[in-house]
Amino acid sequence: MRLERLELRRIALDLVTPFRTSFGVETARDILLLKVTTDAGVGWGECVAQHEPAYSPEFVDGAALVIEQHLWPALLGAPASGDATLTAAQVAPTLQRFKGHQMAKAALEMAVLDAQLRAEGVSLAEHLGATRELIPSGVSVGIFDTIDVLLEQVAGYVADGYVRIKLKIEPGWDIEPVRAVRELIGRDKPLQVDANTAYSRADIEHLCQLDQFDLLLIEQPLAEEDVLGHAQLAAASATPVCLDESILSASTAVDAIELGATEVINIKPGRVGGYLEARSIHDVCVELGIPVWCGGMIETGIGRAANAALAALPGFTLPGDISASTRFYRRDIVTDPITITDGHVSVPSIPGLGYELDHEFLDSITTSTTELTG
Ligand code: NPQ
Ligand code: MG
Repeated sequence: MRLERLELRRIALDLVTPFRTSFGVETARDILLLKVTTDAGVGWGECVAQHEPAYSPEFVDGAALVIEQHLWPALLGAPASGDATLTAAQVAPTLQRFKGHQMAKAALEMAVLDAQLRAEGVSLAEHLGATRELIPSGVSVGIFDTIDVLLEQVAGYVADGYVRIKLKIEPGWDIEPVRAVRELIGRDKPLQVDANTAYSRADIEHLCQLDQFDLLLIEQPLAEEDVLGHAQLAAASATPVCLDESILSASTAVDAIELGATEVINIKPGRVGGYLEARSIHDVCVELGIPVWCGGMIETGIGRAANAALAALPGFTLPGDISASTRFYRRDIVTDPITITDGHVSVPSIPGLGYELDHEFLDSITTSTTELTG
């Protein structure tokens, strides 16, 4: 494909309810979407960076800037982009000399991949090697002021059919809320927790108290850089340790596994630089016998559809954070938003990433557009 234009579009989308984690509260999203125009048609990508660099060092203004000033020009300058041969697989190698900025790179690769697959008439699920048409759906539940409010929320999600509950935790909001939820949902309902780096090595003994609740895993309790601390926790606790923020590529995944720092991996395409790197992590985890699941970044229907395709690969043996669009948004920007039925999401099968845009709604929530040409 020959790349012709790139549109950077910012949208504002309110959340149905505030989402509080150990790193802050989100009430509305400021999202960067990319629309690439090629000689074979258009494709869209969604950048999962947040407004603030709180989950990771990336943030939405920074992502837009690095795409405009560095990534897009480099892609246009790639030998393959001048003729008919540029493919999505060449995007990551072309951008590799730029350090970091995985979320920005992932969004660009995603747009090129969407254009390529739409032109080929192939679905993302098929392209990645998905083996299932339905995937189990989990939900991520925020932090609240009281345990009563938390229990009310969890009861609602259980009634919605979610097959797995994930509770956000932080110091002061851990053992007692988890105990109360475990009592509410019973011993058999899959339950896990996510601290988003809120603890330190001094808390290892404290975190071992979670062992009594039969959790599927504890996600990223310590700092992104603290691989040794996670290995120490994994050795001390019965609850499997799962890394999220620390895993930035297939090679960091392999290292963390070999160092005993992670027993399960949360794969987020945005965090690792794209869906193709995400598939590589899946493949290496299958080889090493490490279970994986697909995380979520409060995506719109674009990223949510693509995540469902990824999560349909055979190594995704644990339910992911791919919940119904209505968990976060009153109205989505796609015409057929992700829903759950009997606790499961259907994997999109149409060509490309797997959705069609609701252009009228999309235009109504657009806050800015920038057009870059070749
Ligand atoms: C996680 N997500 O697994 C993340 C973190 C997270 C579903 O728990 C706006 C955009 C708010 C992205 C809050 C879930 C967010 C966000 C939390 C990502 O660690
Ligand atoms: Mg997480």
